[in-house]
Amino acid sequence: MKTTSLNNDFREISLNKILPHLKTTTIGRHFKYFTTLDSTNTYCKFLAEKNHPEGTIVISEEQTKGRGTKGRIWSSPRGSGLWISILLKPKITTTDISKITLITSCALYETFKKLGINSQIKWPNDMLINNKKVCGILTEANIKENVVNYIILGVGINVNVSYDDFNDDLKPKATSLKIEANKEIDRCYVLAIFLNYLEKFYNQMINNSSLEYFKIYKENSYILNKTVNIVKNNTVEVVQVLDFDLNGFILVKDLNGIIKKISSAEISLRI
Ligand code: BT5
Repeated sequence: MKTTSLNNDFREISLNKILPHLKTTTIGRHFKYFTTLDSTNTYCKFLAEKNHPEGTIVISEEQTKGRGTKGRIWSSPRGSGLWISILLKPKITTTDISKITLITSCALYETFKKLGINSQIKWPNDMLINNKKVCGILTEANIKENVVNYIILGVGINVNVSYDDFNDDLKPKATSLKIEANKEIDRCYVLAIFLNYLEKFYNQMINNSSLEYFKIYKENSYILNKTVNIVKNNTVEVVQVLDFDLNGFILVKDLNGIIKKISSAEISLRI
């Protein structure tokens, strides 16, 4: 593992370029920057076990073993994306863990909107632009005796990833902010704006002070009121998505008219 100091090159992540935009008090205030890591989530977990403070962010220019959910691979080419993990220590119960993914989606939605890019939130953990995946979220919780000890919030954003950087499997279904905006985007600005929104919605969630994020989530959902395939234990079921609840569960109606609640932990989703 190799660390470098931050520098001022336009194309690299530079603290000098992040700080002027960063308005947070906790999230992103402890910053660990690497040129290469296996996975930022894995390294962030290592820091969590050493009791690093809440809000610590790990960022790497590339990941050699970037992870998605269920052991899937997350493609993380060098110098073009934001591959980050954030250490959170919310006082929440295990049923609230998926709220972290929910507020993160909203923070990403607002960040892209500020860049003039319209996106959609695909439950449970994807962000789409023009039906293609631009971003994935990997929320991993450390639980002791049914209490959340800490959460590693992993976020991969294809900022300046080019079409040619995607492998043949990803080419038809992945995109980047650069591809969609047709110009190079400042990763430092994107990061700071994302962290600002994340802290805002995180505080709303922790303090129960507002449901602004929930409104954003529903208004910009890719699956709400749609008919989708849900995949559970290798069987596919066709359902209509009726609603979300505050914990990030979906309420669906199956072909027999039976209404049920489903958590993201239980299923995969195909549109
Ligand atoms: C996710 O999983 O979408 C969560 C991805 C989280 C990545 C971040 S990067 C920083 C942190 N450190 C890590 O090691 N991980 C986190 P899932 O929903 O399971 O989607 C995985 C699928 O997305 C793959 O099987 C591919 O089909 C697709 N995929 C892989 N890389 C992609 C990319 N760069 N852009 C778009 N789609 C991608």
